[in-house]
Amino acid sequence: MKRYNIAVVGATGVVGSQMLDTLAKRKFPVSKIRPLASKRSVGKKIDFKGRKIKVELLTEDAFCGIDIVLSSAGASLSKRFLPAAVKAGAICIDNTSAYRMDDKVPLVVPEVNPKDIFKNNGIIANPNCSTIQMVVALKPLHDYAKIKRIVVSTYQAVSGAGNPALLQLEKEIALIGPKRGGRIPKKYKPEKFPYQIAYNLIPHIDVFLGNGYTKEEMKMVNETRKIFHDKSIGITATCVRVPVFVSHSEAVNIETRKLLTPAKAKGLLEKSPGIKVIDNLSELKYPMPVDAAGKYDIYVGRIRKDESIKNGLNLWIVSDNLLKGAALNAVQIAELLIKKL
Ligand code: NAP
Ligand code: 3JN
Repeated sequence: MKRYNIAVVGATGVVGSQMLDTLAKRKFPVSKIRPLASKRSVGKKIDFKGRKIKVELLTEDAFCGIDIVLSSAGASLSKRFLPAAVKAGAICIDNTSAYRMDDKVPLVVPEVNPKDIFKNNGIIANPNCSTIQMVVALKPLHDYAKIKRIVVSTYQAVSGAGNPALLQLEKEIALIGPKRGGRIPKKYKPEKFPYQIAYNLIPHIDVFLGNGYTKEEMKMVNETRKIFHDKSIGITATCVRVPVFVSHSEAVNIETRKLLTPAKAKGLLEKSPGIKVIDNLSELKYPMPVDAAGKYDIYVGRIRKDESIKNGLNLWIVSDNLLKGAALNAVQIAELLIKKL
């Protein structure tokens, strides 16, 4: 079996380390692995399949001999370094927003638009985590009943904002402890989020744009339309950071052109790849972030009719944001690619 030389850009980060772990767990045919990061990490050793491998500096020359790059160190670094990787002959799977809306770059979720992978010029973009879990769950419903409009509210785990965000939540929980009220001392300065996140919610992810939405909210709108190849879907999003370590949750309301009953939706979801339905109200079974953490599937529950309109449905969608929302989706793209390489 052919084996591939893989570079992981941002290998010491929350997403990069999940990429290495996912490559190993899924037995991706790796020949050589090259973990790349900043000068802060050069020489540190990371574990890959029980071997200790030295982290190298991310430079334009780091891609010599590399077949596939999995990139996750931020959009500006992807813009700066991926062209050099493509020039060196590598194919790049980019997990940042750098190229997602570029017309020449496919934006791919393997369960939704796998064929788009092959229309690439060396770079394939991985969507935002909140988009990925929503489009996987909505794809079978869209195919059957054609979605007219989506209203989504997200409940996003702190791990979506990287290691500094996880450290902030841990520090605040330790500082406040189990006290009722849960206010952080006034002199405390949060390091990652603008406010305390422990025992709190922050309705603000990524920067605010001129239209009153955040960039995270507009990513969900624009990326969903691109992945579905459907500019006509109305989409509105509210993205909220919650004090959960791993797994994003989403309350999603859809309006469809054709009637879609909850029973029909449940049947369609149950037979779709990558989805598990957990929806048994008498036994209090519904998806929750702690149960989805560490798992590959997307969990859907609370499937019910929106009684305020003719063709409306409500769903609750939960998924591990670091796996299907980031590392797993990227590795699945690589798995599809090597079938044709
Ligand atoms: P993180 O835990 O803060 O890790 C950041 C990684 O980038 C580390 O490996 C860091 O290396 C590396 N890095 C930072 N500055 C660098 C530089 N100047 N040169 C080389 N490497 C550098 O963040 P994360 O959560 O893993 O997220 C990283 C990026 O992934 C995000 O900025 C975002 O673009 C993308 N992301 C995508 C999704 C998604 O929805 N698909 C979700 C989360 C994140 P050091 O350890 O050496 O500093
Ligand atoms: O906050 C989250 O839950 C997901 C964050 C994703 C993210 C964080 C920093 C920069 C992204 C992304 O994937 O869109 C980016 C970015 O690449 O712009």
